[in-house]
Amino acid sequence: MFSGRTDRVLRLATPPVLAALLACVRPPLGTTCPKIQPGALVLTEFREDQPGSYRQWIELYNASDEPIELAGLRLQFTRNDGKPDGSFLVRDEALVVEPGDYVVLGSDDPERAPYLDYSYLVDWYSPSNPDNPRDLPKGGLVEVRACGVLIDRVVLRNLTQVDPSAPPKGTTFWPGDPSAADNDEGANWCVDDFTTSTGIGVFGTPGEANPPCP
Ligand SMILES: [Ca+2]
Repeated sequence: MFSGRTDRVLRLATPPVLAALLACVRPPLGTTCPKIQPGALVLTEFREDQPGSYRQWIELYNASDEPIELAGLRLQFTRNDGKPDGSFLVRDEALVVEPGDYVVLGSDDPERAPYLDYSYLVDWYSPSNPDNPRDLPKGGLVEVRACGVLIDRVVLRNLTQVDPSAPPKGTTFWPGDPSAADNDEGANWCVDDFTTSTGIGVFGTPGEANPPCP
């Protein structure tokens, strides 16, 4: 989080002059266009903002039969009214997800939260306060793109907060076999407010197969 904050300060300063310095903080991507087939990566689980200081995350599954290098992958968000709602890029050139395995993009350094594989915070700041990380959207469209090619998409339905007066609870997850063809409608996802595989009392199964719907 500290390196991300430094990076934001540098970006605000002025891009061309500090380009070399910026490169020391956030290395440019050698791979700008990962070759990923539509449907090869599948959105499987989300943890949005909730009470407390725990992490948020987006889980993806490799449904292909080849390892997938994730550098250059973009997560893109669109509001229900069609307006852009931000995006972030995977910048770790060493991040690979094996066939049949999961990868978790989250809001903290994996060294502090071992159930996360990558921190997206370097690209994800509050629009009103650049010193703070931004929360993941609770609704709208989420798209996984590689060089403009749509790999998977889901319309989030804010299932963890059925009662607007009560705080959200749990993660939303796609039950059963991960499928980019089947998972588009978030209303068909389920809420995990009963599994605690993170070991810190947070519901959900980051990096692991999802349970059936309760
Ligand atoms: Ca999972």
